[in-house]
Amino acid sequence: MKLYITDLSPNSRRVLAALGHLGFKGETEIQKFDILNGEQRTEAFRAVNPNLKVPVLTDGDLNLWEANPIMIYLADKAGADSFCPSDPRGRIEILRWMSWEVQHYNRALGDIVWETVAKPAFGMGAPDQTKIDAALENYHRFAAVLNDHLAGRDFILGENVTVADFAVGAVSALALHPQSQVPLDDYPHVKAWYLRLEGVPAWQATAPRAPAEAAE
Ligand SMILES: N[C@@H](CCC(=O)N[C@@H](CS)C(=O)NCC(=O)O)C(=O)O
Repeated sequence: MKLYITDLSPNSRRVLAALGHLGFKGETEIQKFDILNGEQRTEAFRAVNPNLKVPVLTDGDLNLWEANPIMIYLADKAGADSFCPSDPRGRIEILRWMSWEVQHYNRALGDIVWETVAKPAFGMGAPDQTKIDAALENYHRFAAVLNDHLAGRDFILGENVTVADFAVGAVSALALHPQSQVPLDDYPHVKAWYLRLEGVPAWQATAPRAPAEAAE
């Protein structure tokens, strides 16, 4: 298999962590692009992913783009039922949380940390407090849902870490960053879960080395 990623990306982090968690690292070639310099914008890579985005996993004649389906594919390939349940109820819970994080939770969170951590780290200007405040309104709405859900649970589906945690938790490093303005103290179960996730060995192994490397 071959995995295309970049150092600067929670989308890449979740896939790389899944690869490590499932024991596929030894049999996977990793190609890193410097996306800030547009290194992925080649005709050769367009044939792999017409969106010109990472992550992408290739396996034989399969070119699979989009981080969440890549994690599910890897888990199914490994037969890792506890990391990505195959029974209808478990599978639909995974898909529910993945859909929710893309559309709601990480969209709001991403808007906040882009302004507060990523932009300053990349030298792209000062945080825009109007945008932060608008995103915070959405963040409060969806963080409350996650906080209530995590009360009494170690991970999103219960006892075991799953692809849903890697998906919903993808932005953990930036959310926990002291500059982030993400009001995690209002959501203690979310904060405790982020810290628990940071303790999962494969997740820990992919921690960004600097704040800028955690940015999308
Ligand atoms: N929905 C995609 C998002 C992929 C994405 O936005 N990747 C960013 C890095 S985090 C990228 O490749 N950006 C380069 C570009 O847009 O040119 C996924 O889940 O994989």
